[in-house]
Amino acid sequence: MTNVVVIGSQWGDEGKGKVVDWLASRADVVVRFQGGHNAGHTLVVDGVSYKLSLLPSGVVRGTPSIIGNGVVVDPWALLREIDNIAKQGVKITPDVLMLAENAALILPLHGNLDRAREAAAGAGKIGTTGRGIGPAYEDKVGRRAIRVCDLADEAALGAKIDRLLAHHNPLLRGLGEPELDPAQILAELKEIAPQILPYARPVWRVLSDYRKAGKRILFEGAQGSLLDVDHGTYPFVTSSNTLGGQAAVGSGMGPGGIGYVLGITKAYTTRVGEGPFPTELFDAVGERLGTRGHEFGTVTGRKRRCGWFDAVLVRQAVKTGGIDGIALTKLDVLDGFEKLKVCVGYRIDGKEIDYLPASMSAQAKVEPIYEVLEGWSESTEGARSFADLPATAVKYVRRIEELIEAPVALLSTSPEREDTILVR
Ligand code: 2SA
Ligand code: MG
Repeated sequence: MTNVVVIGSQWGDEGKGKVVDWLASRADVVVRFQGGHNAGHTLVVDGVSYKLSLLPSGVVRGTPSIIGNGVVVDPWALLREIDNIAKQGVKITPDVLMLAENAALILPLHGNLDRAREAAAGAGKIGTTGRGIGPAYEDKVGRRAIRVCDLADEAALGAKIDRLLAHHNPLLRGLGEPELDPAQILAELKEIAPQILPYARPVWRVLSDYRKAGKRILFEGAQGSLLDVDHGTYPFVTSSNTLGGQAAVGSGMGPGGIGYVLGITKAYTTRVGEGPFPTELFDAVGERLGTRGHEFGTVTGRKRRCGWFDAVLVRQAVKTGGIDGIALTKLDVLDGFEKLKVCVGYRIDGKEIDYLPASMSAQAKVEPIYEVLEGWSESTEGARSFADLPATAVKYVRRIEELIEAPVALLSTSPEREDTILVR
């Protein structure tokens, strides 16, 4: 196995956690490279369900795991997650978990700002997870973030907080909100520093050593291609790059270290939060997909919007993300449908197009052009070989491959790790 990058090819929740868990058994280290505790990965291991947000999925099996510099880290959320998973019997130590010392922190002020903005936006809201992700990335790019390494530098930390508040306090003043007290933030960070710093490492160097030793590195993406801040449905996106290329920058390893990009792809489409969704269903079919697919947000419990498979979007994600092959998940949710629709193009202003345009108003306007495929009545849940699948299910899979211009490398037929078919 070469180094593999796992990313979502839709709007997230494609089932990355399970596939990463499956691949983690063949990897020497698992690396997160973007996002934060807005991610939600559900793993089912031997019938026990684990819900992870910030921790890389490798930790459940004790595979060394890295939170890379591209991740925004809420230190309190990290410690809570470490505590919670310890209650399920998984012990996290600095041998298992490494945290990039140059990763930017999410502070309580970021979460407050995120939620206040969403509340003020009314109908124009993004539908964020309210975890402070956007504001934290803004401060990082604005060169005023507090980073993991700053926790070790008490003498300089006060000045860094002053610099940060020189930006935030005038904003709060403008809103008529109370200003933040730098001494309080300093005290909170000092309190948490001894618990966080043992995990801090020059992760780029650790990865360089892994590479030199010929170890296998698995990169775990969060969210999905259409939530990418550049290539997604802007502004209804997250604030990080979610595509394959980000694995290199968000971990401190060169692009040559990326061997294969695996796009996790749900056999239909879901989205949580606001924004365009051309194949969204508002009828009983959409309800049925949501119920059978248990489509609720892992982090926020929000109900996910559901619709038919959109081959146009996934083909675009294949190109922008450099996806070499896909893992198709949740095919069994389509069991029992007489007919299945797949979006093969869009109509906009009387014209047919074969890609999602960049502008927000055009994205809101496109109408799907569907191809209708035969369904199957048999159950595909838990199938362990291609031969176990009904002929029309195989046809559905093959047609998807053609339309998205990428091969199906893996087929996942239930949340259990063993129910995975290696296609090629
Ligand atoms: P944010 O909080 O700034 O990243 O939100 C911006 C948009 O990105 C979407 N987003 C997600 N979409 C799907 N899954 C995500 N993770 C959780 C999960 C979400 C949950 O796996 O279930 O529990 O609700 C995720 N994280 C961010 C978000 O909906 C906004 O559209
Ligand atoms: Mg998720």
